[in-house]
Amino acid sequence: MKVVDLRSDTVTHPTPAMREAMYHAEVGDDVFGEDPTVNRLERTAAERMGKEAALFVASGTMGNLVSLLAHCGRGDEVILGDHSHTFLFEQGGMAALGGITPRPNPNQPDGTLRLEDVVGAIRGDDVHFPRTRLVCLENTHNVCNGMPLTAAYTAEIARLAHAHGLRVHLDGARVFNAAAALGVDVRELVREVDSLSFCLSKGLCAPVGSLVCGSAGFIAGARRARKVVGGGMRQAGILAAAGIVALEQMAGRLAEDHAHAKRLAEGLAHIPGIKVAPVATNILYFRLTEEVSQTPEEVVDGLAERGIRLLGREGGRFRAVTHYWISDEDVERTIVAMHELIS
Ligand code: TLP
Repeated sequence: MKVVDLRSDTVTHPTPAMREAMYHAEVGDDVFGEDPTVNRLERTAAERMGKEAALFVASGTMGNLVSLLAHCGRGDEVILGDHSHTFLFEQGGMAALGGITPRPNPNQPDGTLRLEDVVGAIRGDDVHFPRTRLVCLENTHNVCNGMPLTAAYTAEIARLAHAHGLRVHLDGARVFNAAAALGVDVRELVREVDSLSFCLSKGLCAPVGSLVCGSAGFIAGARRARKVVGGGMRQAGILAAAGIVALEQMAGRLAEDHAHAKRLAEGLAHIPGIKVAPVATNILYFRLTEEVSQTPEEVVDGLAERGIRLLGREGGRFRAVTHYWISDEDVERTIVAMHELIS
């Protein structure tokens, strides 16, 4: 029986085309700047995002960390969402490793930060205060129902930040999902930010890696930061080769995953006892209502027995994430299994 793995889009295996490209990849020592495949991936990513330069890193977490280390010094402060991945799920790396203070602002249900909150969080010039240096956004917003942030909103935040001498970093782990959902070129969504990171290893199916993009000067700083956190890789062209395939073949097909998430939402919404959150991309959250006798753990276990895996999160919230390896049939199987389980 095929296991339908909806826990995350990080579970995606590389495609046959990626394995083929990895096998044939030309490689060199990337710390010397001599891996032709890494260099090609970095040029391709920079070009795709409309930025001067890019840097290949091991993960989304590393991409955000080296970006923050490049933008900020010790004692600086970063304004970011209280539901953002960087604040919640990256071990407070900015503080632990960079001496940078996070200043969480309430994320709205659509993943945005309110402009007035951001303005209110910017520190004045006072000997008691840290210096505000950066605003971070997340697109799509993982915890906020996978919602995409529009180009207009991002530009507005950037205008505000720049007017106050701040920079903007975007955690664009799933920014291609945002582009697909909004029907715009990804460049539009990142045009006004100073830096961004995006992941190859989520919906784009590459086995490993993220890219950080920004100005040439910023990327030089991020490259130094990557080295000090132990992220200097050698013959990484083996991995970059899969990343190039991810950009060329996978970034354009994400609407299919969004259609699957919508169909799953629709199917689950018809089951008494399930309350589905709004879905705009490939991330679907839902809850059980009080009439359901099973606990969330029992539901997760019952699904696992039927070959379906998804995440039960804190507060009785479930998350299902669609991706390349989830078919129409898998979606229907999940709906049927859930029906059997809780009715
Ligand atoms: N998210 C993972 C888990 O860590 C929760 C997931 O399954 O969704 N930014 C965002 C918005 C992310 O969702 C993630 C990973 C990261 C950064 C970190 O990426 P990695 O896992 O490559 O370090």
